[in-house]
Amino acid sequence: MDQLLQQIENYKQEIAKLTTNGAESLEAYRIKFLGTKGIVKNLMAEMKNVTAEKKKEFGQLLNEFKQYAESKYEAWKEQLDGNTTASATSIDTSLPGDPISIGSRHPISLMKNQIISIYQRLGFSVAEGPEIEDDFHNFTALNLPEHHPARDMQDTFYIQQNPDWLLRTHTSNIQIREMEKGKLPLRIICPGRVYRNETISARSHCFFHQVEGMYIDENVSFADLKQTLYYFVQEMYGKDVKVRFRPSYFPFTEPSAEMDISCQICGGSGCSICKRTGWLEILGCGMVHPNVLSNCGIDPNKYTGFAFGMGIERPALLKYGITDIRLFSENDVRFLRQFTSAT
Ligand code: 2NL
Repeated sequence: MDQLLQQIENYKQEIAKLTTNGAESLEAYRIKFLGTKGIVKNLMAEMKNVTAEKKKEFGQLLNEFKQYAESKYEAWKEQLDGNTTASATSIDTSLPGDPISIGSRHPISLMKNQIISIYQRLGFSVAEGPEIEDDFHNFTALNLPEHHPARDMQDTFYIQQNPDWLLRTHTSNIQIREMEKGKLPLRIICPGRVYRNETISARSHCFFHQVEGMYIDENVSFADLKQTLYYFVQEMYGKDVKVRFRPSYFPFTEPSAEMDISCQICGGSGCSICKRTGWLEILGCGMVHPNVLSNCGIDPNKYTGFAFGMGIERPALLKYGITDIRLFSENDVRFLRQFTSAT
């Protein structure tokens, strides 16, 4: 037993004196001390020759020695590894760097930005507002009567916490809030996400995007409305585009109209996209109802204005040849990557 303890002490001193150079001497060290036929294993085999009362003491010392030999190995190895990665020759600075992927604009954003920039050239500025809105700013102020179907629980998402709150069904709430500020004339374009409680399909979704706009000043006329919207579609679809206005009804405008453009697919001769009519419906518009103006503290005898609203999804589907509206919100990179260089 004493002889074994002396042996361990000697090995310890041997290890302590070793100079830690080169990978080869490290491997030789590993084989000699830690290998399957190495010193540590041999000492362990001696265990069976130790008397029962000394077994515990020897076992403890041997364990300490084993840990010491292993820690020497780890430290040595770390020193060697560190040296190789730090050496200048192992880094090839001429290799190309990791590519930085910059992503791409979403097709809805591309379409929205294009619409906005046209109106900005006409002097409109962008306004935004909340997606969670109260009943007044989404419905009441817009002259939407109590019994109007849009107010139905089935058509709109209400917030359980407060029955007066809902997800806005159009971006008109932005215009109401801007009118309430009382700074006239007002010339704004209002993009944003809106919600309807609708069954999701290839053609409609429970959320979508809209751009509304309005111009309020003294002496704003229906002629101003027509020319502004005509300029817009000419910028958007080219000088050859034809327009027509059909009488319509919205509670918040009077008179109201829908504007069609000549079909961009067939040029007006009739195809499946325009259902053989040669025309595509693109937006709704009208003169702001006097009740809406007075609901927002604007004198309808002094001021008039026009307003319009259009969806973003439908023109984007047409422009990019997309056939399913759900693709816009599935976040499939195979879809999104296709717009890397689109405008
Ligand atoms: C459509 C029709 C429209 C408006 C939106 C509006 C807003 C205020 C007052 C008056 Cl605050 N009008 N917005 C007017 C006419 C039509 O949208 O088809 N949108 C997708």
